[in-house]
Amino acid sequence: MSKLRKLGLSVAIAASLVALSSPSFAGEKMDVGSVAKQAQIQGLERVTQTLVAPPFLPEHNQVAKGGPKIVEMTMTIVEKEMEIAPDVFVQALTFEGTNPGPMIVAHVGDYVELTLKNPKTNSMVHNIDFHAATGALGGGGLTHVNPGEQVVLRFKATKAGVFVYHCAPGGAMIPYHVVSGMNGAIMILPREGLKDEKGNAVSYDKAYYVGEQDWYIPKDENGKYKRYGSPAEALGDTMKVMTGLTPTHLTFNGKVGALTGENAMTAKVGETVLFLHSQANRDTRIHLIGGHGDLVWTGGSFDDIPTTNRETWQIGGGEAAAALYTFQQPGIYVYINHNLIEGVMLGAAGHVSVEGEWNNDLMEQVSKPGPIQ
Ligand SMILES: [Cu+2]
Repeated sequence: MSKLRKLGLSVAIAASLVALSSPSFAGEKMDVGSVAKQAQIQGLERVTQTLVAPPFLPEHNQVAKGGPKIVEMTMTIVEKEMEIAPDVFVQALTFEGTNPGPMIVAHVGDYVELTLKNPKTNSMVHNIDFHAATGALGGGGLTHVNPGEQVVLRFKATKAGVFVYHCAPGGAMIPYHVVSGMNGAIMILPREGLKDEKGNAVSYDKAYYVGEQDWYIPKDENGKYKRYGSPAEALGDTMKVMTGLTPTHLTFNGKVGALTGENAMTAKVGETVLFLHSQANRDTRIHLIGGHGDLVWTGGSFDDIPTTNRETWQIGGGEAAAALYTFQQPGIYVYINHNLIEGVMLGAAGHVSVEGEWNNDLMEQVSKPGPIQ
């Protein structure tokens, strides 16, 4: 038996075990203490979070207002064909029709309550594993939904940081769904907001969410990328390319060029921008050409002291990270995976277009290029 199949089976077994024990998770066999707790949770204020397509974040407070809340949102699973580069198509599996799925934002102590819908027009079973959640495979064991079903999962946000979520239906379908686009991230802010390396409060003027995706697109005998009619049809060929571990494309936000040119992220000189970056499957390293990570929470935990003055920050597969930068010069910055083959040739790059006054003290072209004297 191959390692992959063994792994798949062990995960499937783990998932089925969780499914068997799920009634106690679901609250059907609660003791008196649990009932009291349940009543307490139900008494909390409910707020509905309207999710938005990346690179944008839903409306949120950086410093929590009031006590813990139930933050509720709905995500619909969308199976659809996406063009990830000119004339390159994938039978994508997505949360909310985008790659990555939408960023969710809550505060430590809040309860995140997700209604996950798998419309009957879809063809596959899906679920969601929140790396921010505790227990039941991150909720993966409690959220399998067939086409035509929905499920509601609530978890308590106990860990501050930015975390990946992804579909993990079992076995080899776990990596298949993840590399077909079914992943996103959630940011759990400390109630008092972010702090710098000295413990002073910091805030951002805007935030962007960049989801990096590795794609494994099969080619035909003439070397042309193949196009398929359904996720099931794409499965066999895609699995073969996947197990070679060499992506054919890497995208920031679902398409080569999704964040460049007219689609560039924007900022003004003096503005502080929080960049949130996730990679659900594969290691990456991010660099802002012409700028820095003033504060970087490598590993994504906001309880850690951020590192400073970073040139490049590592993000492991299955991880998200946060970087804060105050722009000081106008112009186009390239936000890139600094394996430059991956960034420049496979697609993992975006732009930040910054307006403002040029500062000659920081940099000046002392003389233009000309003949050697
Ligand atoms: Cu899925």
